[in-house]
Amino acid sequence: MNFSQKLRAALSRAQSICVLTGAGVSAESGVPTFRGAEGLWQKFKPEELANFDAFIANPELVWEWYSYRKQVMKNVQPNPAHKALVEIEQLVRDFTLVTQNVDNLHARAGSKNILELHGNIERSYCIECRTFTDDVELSADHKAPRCNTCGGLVRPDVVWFGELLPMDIHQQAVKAAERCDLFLCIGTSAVVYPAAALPLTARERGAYLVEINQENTDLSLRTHETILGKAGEILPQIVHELQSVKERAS
Ligand code: BJW
Repeated sequence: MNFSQKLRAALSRAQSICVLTGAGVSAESGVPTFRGAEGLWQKFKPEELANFDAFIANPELVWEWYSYRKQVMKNVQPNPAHKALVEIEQLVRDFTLVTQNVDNLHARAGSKNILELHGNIERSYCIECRTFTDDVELSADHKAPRCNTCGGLVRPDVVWFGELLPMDIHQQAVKAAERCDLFLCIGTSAVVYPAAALPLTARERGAYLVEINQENTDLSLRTHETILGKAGEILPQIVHELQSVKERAS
């Protein structure tokens, strides 16, 4: 692929890169996205599954959904997009990977500086005493899991609609967006806030804003450029380009 002159220039001067990823980055691993024709929200209603009131009303149903997704996520592997982001991290001085994904695939691929805005499906915590646990499974009788310490209801450590994002992680993400000189927004529909504000913050602060997505999104009108295509095909080419410009510069 022939990248634009402007993107090549941005890659060659990039000292600080911030990346925001969404479900599209894991799609090529076999993890379903949320929106769109094949997305999870076509079959499951977010208002019944992805908010705290729904959990309290029917914890078994919500846990069934998360157990199913945990199983899917455990059985897939990082794809070339995850691996390319590991390489980009090694090529620049300051790199922050902000992800909305809860599937842990960035960490499994080997990325280091990851900020998980919406939590991690592999962790759970008790809503009463906030004791954290790993790898909670639904019991054979399909009852929602209970805390070993206090007997309270255990929930997945993910951020549902109407809930605050982990404040320190969100603040670090905002700072990374503010200081970067190149921002890559990859595989997200960019409709869920406050994550969707990060690319705009970066652009306002002078970063070159690039979107990589299979299709145009609401963000596309506000980027410097949108590269249409699969993250797993475009990102390895970005790594190649970054390696070439860094080699030429050294
Ligand atoms: C590919 C590809 C390939 C496919 N290659 N690309 C300001 C304005 C308006 C609303 C709000 C606002 N501030 C807050 C709100 C409310 C709400 C919100 O944003 N609502 C909008 C949807 C209208 N936000 C919140 O409630 C957040 N909390 C909050 O703001 O707290 C403050 C507050 C408190 C109280 C009241 C009000 C405010 C919390 C948001 C939590 C989101 N949680 C979820 C579930 C996580 C747990 C779980 O996984 O079950 O997070 S929802 C779901 O959406 C999930 C995702 O992380 C998130 C984003 O989805 P994503 O990743 O973008 O996926 P898709 O499917 O939408 O898009 C995939 C993209 O990939 C597509 O574009 C494809 O084309 C592309 N693609 N294959 C490249 N191979």
